[in-house]
Amino acid sequence: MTSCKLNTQNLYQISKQVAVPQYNRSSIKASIVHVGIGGFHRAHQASYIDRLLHQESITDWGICGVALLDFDIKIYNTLKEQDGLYTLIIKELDGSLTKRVIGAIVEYLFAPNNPLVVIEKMASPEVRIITLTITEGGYNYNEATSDFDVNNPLIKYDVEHPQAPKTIFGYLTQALKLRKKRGLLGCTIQSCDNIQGNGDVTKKMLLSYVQLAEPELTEWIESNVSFPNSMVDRITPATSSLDIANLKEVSGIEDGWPVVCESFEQWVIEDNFITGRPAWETVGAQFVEDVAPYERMKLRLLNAGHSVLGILGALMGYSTIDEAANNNAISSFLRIYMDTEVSPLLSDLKGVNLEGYKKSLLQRFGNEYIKDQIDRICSESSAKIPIFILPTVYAQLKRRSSIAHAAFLIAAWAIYSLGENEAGDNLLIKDGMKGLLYEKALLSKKDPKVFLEIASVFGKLKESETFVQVYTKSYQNIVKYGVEKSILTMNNK
Ligand code: CS2
Repeated sequence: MTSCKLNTQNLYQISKQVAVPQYNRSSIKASIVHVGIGGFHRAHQASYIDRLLHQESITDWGICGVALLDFDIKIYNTLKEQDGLYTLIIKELDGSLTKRVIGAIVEYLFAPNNPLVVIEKMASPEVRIITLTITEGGYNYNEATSDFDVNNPLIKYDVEHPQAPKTIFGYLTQALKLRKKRGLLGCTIQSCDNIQGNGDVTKKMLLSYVQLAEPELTEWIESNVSFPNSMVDRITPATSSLDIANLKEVSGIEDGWPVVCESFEQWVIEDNFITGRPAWETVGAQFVEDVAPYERMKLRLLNAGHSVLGILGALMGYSTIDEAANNNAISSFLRIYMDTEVSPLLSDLKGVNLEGYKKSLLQRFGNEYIKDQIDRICSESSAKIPIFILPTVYAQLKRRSSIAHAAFLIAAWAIYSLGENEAGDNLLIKDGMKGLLYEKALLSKKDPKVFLEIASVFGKLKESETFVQVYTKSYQNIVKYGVEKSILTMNNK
């Protein structure tokens, strides 16, 4: 089929193949600034906003997408070439596809080239919400101490270069300072990352930075800025070159960076928006008083489940999550982990069918059309494990209940960090702490508990005799029998 480039001018042509925005994008005000325009934001929040903008009379709540890191230049350039448009390719469980061109991102900025423009945009009166997907590692949060990492050189740099910051904290602080100076209203800063209490953490980290950089701003922020907590969910694998080629061939759309995702989506939000918010509930989001139980359920079942499938699957030589999820030994291991170590900690979750949730998770993980990359899931495990797995371990240790599966996973992670799978092939490890992980993993070959010495990840876990014992045994079992045989023995107990 003949194809054309995705941009505003070609929308009419494209509309003959797939759904395109039916609202007048040029009249939409970008009153949301979103930082981090990777796949997840574009599959999740931007898709909710796109549906919202289809409601007549809504001209607010368009998105100004900000690319914060040098590394984000490619996505910025793609969006610029495509007038902010991109295709969302939703893959159903049966493999059928739904495609929609999303028009919610009406402005886009590349921060490294133009920090002051980004600060001005965040400080402009029309902006009422700043949303973030900056990844778990982006919060500069020391999981073990719950404190802001003041020794991060980028933080020191930002304190010294307020007009050309590199971290989100430098940007937000300067923007809020301008808002205060100009007598403007405050705004809402909403994290959309996978962190328990993501709003509370954002507030705590920002105020810690403000203490270093602009202490006199603290009080104003406390009274004029709100930080709602939220739980976000939609599995969004990295887009493959095949997805791009198929879109061109089947639908005639030349899109430099379409986004692929599952059909499931969930967004549970605390209603705490100091300067107003979109009616997200009209397009499927849930507003609740206390998000914490929902976050806990999602982080400890879905995200933790991903880490289990990713790390065990990587060692066994799989490259996608569905392959690992469709291995019976791994899926039974995961199910037992969910039932015996996680579910007992979710008893305060009211009105959610936990059994149904777990079942649907296993189905979602097993979706062979999604082909979620194990490399994506295992990336930055040093930031993920402390959020997804360790809270379960601490709580279970406190209750004197089983930690067998979580400890097994940590042992597998120590072995994974050596950089080879069980067949001796290299693993692609992407982790900010890769060097240290490898160093400790090497020493762990002689004494497995050395891995637990990484205090910023494990805190004081190495002091728990119970944990160390179960972990060490698991480590030895994996070395001796391999992952599959070891988990089969555990599953049959
Ligand atoms: C994944 C998440 O990064 C990860 O390890 O678990 O990206 C997950 O796919 C999303 O949170 C799904 O909502």
